[in-house]
Amino acid sequence: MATQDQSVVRLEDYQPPAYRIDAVGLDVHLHPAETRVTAKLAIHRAAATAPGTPLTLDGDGLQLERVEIAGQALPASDYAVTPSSLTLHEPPSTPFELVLETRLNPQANTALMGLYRSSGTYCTQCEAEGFRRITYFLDRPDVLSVYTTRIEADAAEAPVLLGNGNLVESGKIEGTGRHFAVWHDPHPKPAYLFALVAGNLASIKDRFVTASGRAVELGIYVEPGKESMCDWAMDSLKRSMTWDEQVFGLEYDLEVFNIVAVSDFNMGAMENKGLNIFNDKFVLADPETATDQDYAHVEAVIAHEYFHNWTGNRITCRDWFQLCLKEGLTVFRDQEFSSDMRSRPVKRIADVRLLKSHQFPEDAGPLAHPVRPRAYREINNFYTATVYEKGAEVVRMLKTLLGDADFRAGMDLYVSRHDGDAATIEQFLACFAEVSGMDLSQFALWYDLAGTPRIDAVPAHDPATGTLSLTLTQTLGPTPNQPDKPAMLIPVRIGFIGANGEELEVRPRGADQVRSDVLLLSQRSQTFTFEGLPSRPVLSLLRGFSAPVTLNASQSPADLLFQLRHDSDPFNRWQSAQDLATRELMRLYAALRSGDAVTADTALVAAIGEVLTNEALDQAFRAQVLNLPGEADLAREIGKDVEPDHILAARRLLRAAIGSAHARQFADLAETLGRKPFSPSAADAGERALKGLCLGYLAVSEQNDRAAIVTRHAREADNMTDRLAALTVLVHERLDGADDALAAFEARHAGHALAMDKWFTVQATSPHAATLTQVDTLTRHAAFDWSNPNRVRALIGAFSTGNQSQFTRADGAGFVFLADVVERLDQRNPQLAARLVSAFRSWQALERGRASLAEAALSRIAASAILSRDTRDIVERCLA
Ligand code: B3K
Ligand code: ZN
Repeated sequence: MATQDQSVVRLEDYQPPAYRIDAVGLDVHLHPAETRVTAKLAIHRAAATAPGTPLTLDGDGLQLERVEIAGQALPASDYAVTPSSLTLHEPPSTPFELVLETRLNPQANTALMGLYRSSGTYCTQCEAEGFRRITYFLDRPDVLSVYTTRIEADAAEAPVLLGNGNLVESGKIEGTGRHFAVWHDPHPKPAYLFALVAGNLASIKDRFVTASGRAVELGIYVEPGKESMCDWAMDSLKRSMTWDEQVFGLEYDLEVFNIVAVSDFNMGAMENKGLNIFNDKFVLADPETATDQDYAHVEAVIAHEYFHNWTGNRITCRDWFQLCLKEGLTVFRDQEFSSDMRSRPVKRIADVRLLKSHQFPEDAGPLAHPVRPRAYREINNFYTATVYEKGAEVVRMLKTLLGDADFRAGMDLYVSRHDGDAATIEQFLACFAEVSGMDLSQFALWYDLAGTPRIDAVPAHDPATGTLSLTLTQTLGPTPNQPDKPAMLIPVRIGFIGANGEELEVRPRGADQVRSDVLLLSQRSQTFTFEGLPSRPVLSLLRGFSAPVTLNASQSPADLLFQLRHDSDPFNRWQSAQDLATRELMRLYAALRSGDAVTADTALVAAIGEVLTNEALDQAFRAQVLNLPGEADLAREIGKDVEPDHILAARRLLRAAIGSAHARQFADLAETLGRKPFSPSAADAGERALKGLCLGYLAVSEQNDRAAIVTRHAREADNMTDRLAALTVLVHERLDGADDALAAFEARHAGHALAMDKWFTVQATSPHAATLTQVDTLTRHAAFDWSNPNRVRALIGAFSTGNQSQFTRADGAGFVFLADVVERLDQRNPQLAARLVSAFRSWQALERGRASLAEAALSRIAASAILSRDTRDIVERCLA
């Protein structure tokens, strides 16, 4: 009989906790190398637990100094302790107070989990399992406790002391140079939401009055000198607070809301109750150093973390398998927020681009997993595009199925019923089923099945009867551990376009198969019949990308061009351009790969020109259309035996054809667009995006003075978006002036780490054979720092995920380089190393030579004698 892997955690094994911890009193004496933490835990036995049942608390690398119950040191025979657990053999059967003292070394904590230091500031990261690096605890999301935290530190070293909840006391400790603050959070929460910060920080303050009239003090804390870069974040926070009241009726619930920006952070940000801690990249913004994309990201991440206050904090997850309960829902909420703040269609296009470029490949490779996974070895490896982005799509589909009013009613019920709970996906769905009367059991498969469903659409029009029948067939291929899959419920939004481009009002027969303009595909194959269509309409399928599927509709190029011109759904207008471009790029790729002479299709080149100059379309939208499918998108489309150099060449060929055909328009637009003083508004950002694309096309055109034009743009730019766009074009197209522009950028931004990250990324993503050597050289640049995740991601993450042709070089040197980096970083920061190694996830789709070189690099990592659980998990799944 096969033995089960003990280190695997399984959803089916979930058991409620045997003990509860009602209250936690922490006393943290901060010291760089010898921090002392005293935890007083008020524990009680759960009703279902037999008296005397042992209690095992989680720990991770802890050093225990003291253990007491009811003021008495516990005899050593009463407990067993290791760095990773503390077991009380026979705990009191009535409620008791357990006192634990642990000793920590924050400055030696390079994993950035638990309590660590970032540029001298003490900070914490506890999700998913970091609290156990601070004290022994029931470190699981279904144990909710009320926390009181006393923080004591050297007043000169750490003048600012922040904790969760409200400040209740603070003062000096006479004669010691130390001071303290006591924070109390009245809302019971799981340990992963605990946080503290102590350091020499500057702040900006503001105030928000909630809909019911309660005043909230808002603070954003940063390194001194960076306060002026926090205004956009504060503005975003206030807009988020207002939006959540207006759209979901959700108000903030403490007297204080603080945000702290730190420079060393493993991910984007963390929603700790009342004390969000951020990667400074998602807080700091000014026109000189942040791009429009950065502004949009700051706005979205500030909103996302704030929205977690309800979807995540007030209602948390029962176990980590339910992660999408908070993440998918909160991503959906932040996407909706950004749509309301900006252009809804453009936001939707950007989100779908991200989904297709990150989540689809994940779902198509060895790391595929359901939105709600059923097993994990390392939970940190499941903060994925599938849990987040596909999880958000599932919530979006729920809204599409129910309609706005029932969706909102379901959310209201979820919040009122589960406030204070650690909930499950089943409980979430039950609220929506209850308010709508819908049976959501088939819909629930979206949480359980990995892989991207494919829909084949076959229309048949009969002019004699004026009938159109549309057969939709769904296929969901096998993924790891899921060979055979049932049919899913897929909402397919649809429209019909008449011969003059007008929208036709047509509904199918059979009201149970349709909700408004949404077809409910619930069987493997289903035919929908539409009447009153004497002439053949052009079909617009999957409007707004109503489900995360790949659609195979085999439209004719003429129909796609017609859609590009006339579809009233802006998403599908964009999609039809992408489809046309994808087909053309696939054709060019195939020809180039077989060594045939080939030129770009002039009809497509002309259609792109039409969009470029169509003043009726907003500029951000035009920019999205001009932005051709990326190399990774094409690799996904090709599916297997992928040869990245020819993908690059095909893209370049088409871009050059477009650039040359419309060189004059590109040059003119580049001159006229984006001339006003900088504002981060969506409209101005769209204008700058279009301008950047114009420069890119100009650079690959036959225009003689193209290098001079782009160089001038780089030199004259008065904001980071324009400067970086021009620099990227110069470097990636290797135009004259590229080196000087790089040097000028470096000189200008030398002191600013986040701006220098862009300088690293531009070079790392340049699609040329010399790039790998340059990336290696840049690891020795003064501004590069192996211990800073942003720096590592800007250079090495950008190279391995943003430079397909060079990472997958035919000689395998890109793979070897990444394997070296992963081995170097693994012991220092396992989460960062595991993220980086995920760049291998599509290796099996590569042509044989490259695939075997990638496999060899992965196997070499797997063979390392010492490897973190994080990295080993990814590597072994990639190789399985
Ligand atoms: N909840 C955090 C992510 C924590 C990641 C832990 N490895 C940020 C967010 O999704 O809002
Ligand atoms: Zn989140």
